[in-house]
Amino acid sequence: MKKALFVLTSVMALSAVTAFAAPKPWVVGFSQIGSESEWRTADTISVQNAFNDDPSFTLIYSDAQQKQENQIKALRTFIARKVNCIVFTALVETGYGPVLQEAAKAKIPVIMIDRDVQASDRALRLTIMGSDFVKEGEKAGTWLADYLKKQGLDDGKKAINIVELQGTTGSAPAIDRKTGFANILKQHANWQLTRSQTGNFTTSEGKAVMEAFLKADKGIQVLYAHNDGMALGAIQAIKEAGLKPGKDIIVVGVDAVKGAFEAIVAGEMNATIECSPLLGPQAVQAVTDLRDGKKLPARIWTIEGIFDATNAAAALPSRQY
Ligand code: GZL
Repeated sequence: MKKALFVLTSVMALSAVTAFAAPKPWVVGFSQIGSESEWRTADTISVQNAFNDDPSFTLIYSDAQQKQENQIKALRTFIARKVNCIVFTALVETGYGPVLQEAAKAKIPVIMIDRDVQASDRALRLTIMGSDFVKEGEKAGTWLADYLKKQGLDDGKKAINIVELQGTTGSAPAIDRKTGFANILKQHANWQLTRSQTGNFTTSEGKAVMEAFLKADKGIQVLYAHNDGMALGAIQAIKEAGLKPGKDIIVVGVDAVKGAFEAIVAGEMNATIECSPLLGPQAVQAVTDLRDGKKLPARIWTIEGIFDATNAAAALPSRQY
């Protein structure tokens, strides 16, 4: 009798404990594109730390090493493992339709961070969080117009010779930063975009392309680079060509990574348009809201600034990336 009573109370105690035990952690598959820039590294760390610091999540991380086929393989693995949610950055805008269909069929929600997929596939993902890349390109053009005017370098008639280092071909930031800058370029009839080529968001390729530009054209006055990594590579090429970056050639980048602040303070770069990689906390908040049954906004924006010789030195000590 005593034994039966003991067993009964133990079973009741156990079921009471399990009834109040923490729910199973949500498994989140995070497909990152690679480690091509300081920006990307900071973004990866921000997302990994944010999820790993929250015990109600288990993060599965995959690095596609800049290959779309690796990314699609990773997404299919997440689907096969029946993760609760997928978070991913699209290397380029096209090519994800079929795998997003498979995620939808498996009823696995997809949240985009940083780079989005093409418009025709956006119904297959819940939301995108990150920067407005068109606005970043426009900010770069507007900053340049103000700077040229303040320096007395643009009389509105004499040609201004501009070259552009584009990001990864087909990626949302490369497409949209080009569009945004072009929106400002067309407001200045004397501005001439004489060369524009991809440096694939890397410092080494940015340097190599700028070397070719400098060999072909002795009259370059402005470089607009779609990220600071390429701008820093180009600065090396400008110096090796015997010219002064920041003076002989105005250098404008995007991202606001630490290297750009240091170059601005050293007078070798003129401005960087902030594009924050610190998307981890916003990503955790979005997945938490999803788990709590809340509707996610179609777009979650990051707030950004512009840094140049007037504010870079003061901001540098507090920069997180
Ligand atoms: C922009 C991001 C870009 C950065 C680059 O949000 O996708 O990719 O501007 C990075 O530095 O390579």
